[in-house]
Amino acid sequence: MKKKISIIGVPMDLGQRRRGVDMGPSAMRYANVVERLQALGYEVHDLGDIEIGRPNEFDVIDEDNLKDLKEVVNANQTLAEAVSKSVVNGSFPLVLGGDHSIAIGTLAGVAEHYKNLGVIWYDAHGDLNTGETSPSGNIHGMPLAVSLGIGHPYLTGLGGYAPKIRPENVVIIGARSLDDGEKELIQEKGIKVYTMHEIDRLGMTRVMEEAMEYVTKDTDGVHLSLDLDALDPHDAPGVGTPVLGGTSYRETHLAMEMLAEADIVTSAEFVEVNPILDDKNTTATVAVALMGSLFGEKLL
Ligand code: HAR
Ligand code: MN
Ligand code: MN
Ligand code: MN
Repeated sequence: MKKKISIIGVPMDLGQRRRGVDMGPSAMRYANVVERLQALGYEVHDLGDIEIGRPNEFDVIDEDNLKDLKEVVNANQTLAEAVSKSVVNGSFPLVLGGDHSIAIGTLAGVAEHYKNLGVIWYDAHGDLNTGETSPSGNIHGMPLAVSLGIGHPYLTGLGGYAPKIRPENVVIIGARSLDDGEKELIQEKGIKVYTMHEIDRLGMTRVMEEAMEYVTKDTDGVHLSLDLDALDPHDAPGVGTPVLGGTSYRETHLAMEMLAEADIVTSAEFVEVNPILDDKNTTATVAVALMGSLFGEKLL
């Protein structure tokens, strides 16, 4: 793993309807993300927050079942440029959300520099909806589809190229809430998914061994997109769309520790931390502890 880390905050809350997730980056800074990574020997640059435009009253038309499309596109464009710059500078981009719609910009910025980027999507959800299949119109339920080139052209065309990633380089881990349209897309594209059933059955060790082998086959980098709602709500209560029966705190640490040991991750984002819905900043604290493990913190 690289020795330089660029932290980019994205106070985005327009990809879903519950306010407060815009405070995620602040909550993770409050939980000492910078100090924690510095203590591991990294040169950490906190680049501050991406500006998010606010929708005005004349702007509320939800075109094609895509809520706040314009603002989400604009913020992701800015994010993509910041992420791309940090890759060019030889720095590891670590993006702090914000809702998961920001993965559209992160991947647009990262994938520019990789011919065949692997992606680990650690999430209770598939985030494989489009305006046509989404039950909510919330763009945070769409970023994986968008990055595969499926969805509204304003979203898929971000950064001036599409698709960002290929279905055979993606693995979803922790899924337990998939909409019908998402299930169809998974079948159609043959996307590799470890649902909670496989995690229960095989254990996290085997799941991660297989997943890591899968995303490193013929790829030149690996992006980790970690949605805190992958964890069980008992361990990470501060998320907008909690789903019972998730991965535990320790299982998720183990996953991060295995990634650190394999030294395969080239960019990462931690999203959906909502301190308003949280219990004493638990979820931001968990997120930062997981980053510690991802970047090589050891128990002994
Ligand atoms: N699948 C549902 C939708 O599209 C819920 C999406 C949920 N949320 C996230 N994404 N946090 O992982 O609306
Ligand atoms: Mn998600
Ligand atoms: Mn989710
Ligand atoms: Mn592959």
